[in-house]
Amino acid sequence: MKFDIMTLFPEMVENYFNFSILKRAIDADIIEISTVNPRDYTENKHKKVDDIPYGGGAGMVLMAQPYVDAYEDIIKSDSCVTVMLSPQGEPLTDKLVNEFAQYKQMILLCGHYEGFDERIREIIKPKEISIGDFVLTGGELPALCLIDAVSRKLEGTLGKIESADEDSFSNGLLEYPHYTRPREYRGLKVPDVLLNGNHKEINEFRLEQSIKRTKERRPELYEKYKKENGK
Ligand code: 4H7
Repeated sequence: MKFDIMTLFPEMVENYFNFSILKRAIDADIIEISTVNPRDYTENKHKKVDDIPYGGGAGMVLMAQPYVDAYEDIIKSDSCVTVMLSPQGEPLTDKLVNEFAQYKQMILLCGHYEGFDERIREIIKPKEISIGDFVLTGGELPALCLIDAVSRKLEGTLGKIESADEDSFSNGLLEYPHYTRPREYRGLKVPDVLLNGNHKEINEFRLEQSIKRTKERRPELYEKYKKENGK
């Protein structure tokens, strides 16, 4: 899958992919990342990408021309989805992440300042996505979140060991608690059931812990889980 990140600050995002699992995914040709700077598509001599808002008010608005031209230059695949990260977008879910993972190309529009000239939305018609109800200074972090979440769904990105099917949300529950050595730390012991090698008992314990956590922390997820599992 090819990801094209449209950003005025490519260096903000480039290093993220040089580490850990996503680096491995790039080396294995499962994902490919490019950044595209709308500033390189400006048609004015000062390479201006923003201007003052019509109607007045504080701040600057991103101009349509550099974004539309950059977009038209990079859209290659007919299996392409374009996403604008914004506080006004549809909340990102595991279901949407799975849908995005079906495409061959994903273009991500990162905003700054007061946001985009509305005609960028009217022409490009991106899917507008939010990673949560809070405001950030730019769309780069949400774009990285989305690429990360989509990449780990692609065949071959996660090893057998890191497999995505045991994670929170694949079964609709939060993850159970994890422990590693030592068996006792500052007087806190690892639950005995995890040491006895009985995998049926261990799975039962973990499911019970997942359910308990979900009920306490995310009652609305727990209700959904109950319905979907006929309880
Ligand atoms: C598009 C339009 C996403 C993108 C406006 C992006 C939160 C999220 C941005 C804006 C984002 C999220 C620019 C409006 C900065 C506010 C101070 C970038 N913030 N911003 N202004 N929740 N910001 O996914």
